[in-house]
Amino acid sequence: MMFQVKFLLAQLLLAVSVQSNSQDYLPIDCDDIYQHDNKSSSGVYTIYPGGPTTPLHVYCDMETDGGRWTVFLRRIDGTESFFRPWKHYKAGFGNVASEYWLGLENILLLMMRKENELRVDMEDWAGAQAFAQYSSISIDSENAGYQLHLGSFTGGTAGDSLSNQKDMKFTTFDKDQDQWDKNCAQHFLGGFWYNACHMANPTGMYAPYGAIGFENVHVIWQTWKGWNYSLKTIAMKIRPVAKCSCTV
Ligand SMILES: [Ca+2]
Repeated sequence: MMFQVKFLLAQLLLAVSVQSNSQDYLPIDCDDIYQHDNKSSSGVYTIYPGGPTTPLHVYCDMETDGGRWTVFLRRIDGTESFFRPWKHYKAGFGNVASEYWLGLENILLLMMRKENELRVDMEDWAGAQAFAQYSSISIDSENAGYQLHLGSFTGGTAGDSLSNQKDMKFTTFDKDQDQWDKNCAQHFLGGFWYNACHMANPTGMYAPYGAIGFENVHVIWQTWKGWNYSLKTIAMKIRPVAKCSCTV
């Protein structure tokens, strides 16, 4: 009985100390939020990848494959335009509760802080879901064109439509850094790490199922639904790669 009382007292003290610490608690990403409280549900949270003076709102996926995902691109209903200039892709735009792009500067900060893997989740208009996962992702600074460094495709029912964008710089309709003689962003209506040009166009034009298809300009993932199918939803998300706790 005494043991139980002591145990309860210890639990109470722990709860109080966690509460009092929460004011100083500044999560870098959704992984930190989950580590702090593994009962956290998916939704909008505030993170601080750039330090205490620059809070950032973001959508956290706390469910898919164990959760802890920080979402940097989300398309769900076409309410937001993604055909935008460089300064918008740099700073970020949209509504984190629905559709948004987190911004290249924020994505850079997140990726500088930790080693991350990438997951892309998508859904078609019949409710089928698919995903693609990559072992690592990071980007360079603006001076280096926000060049994309992508690890290997590690699986997923959607297949690999992103390796084609490896080592590409970011292109918007007003800043051409792609490998094509024209401007991929201008032609395919998004902003992305275009090559010449792409097999996936997550920032492309949103179109309801059955709308007239223009090859490649829509929200496509070629290895899952081909060049003409505009997906209903797509999200790109990162989480820290688990550090090996083994000893050499
Ligand atoms: Ca070009």
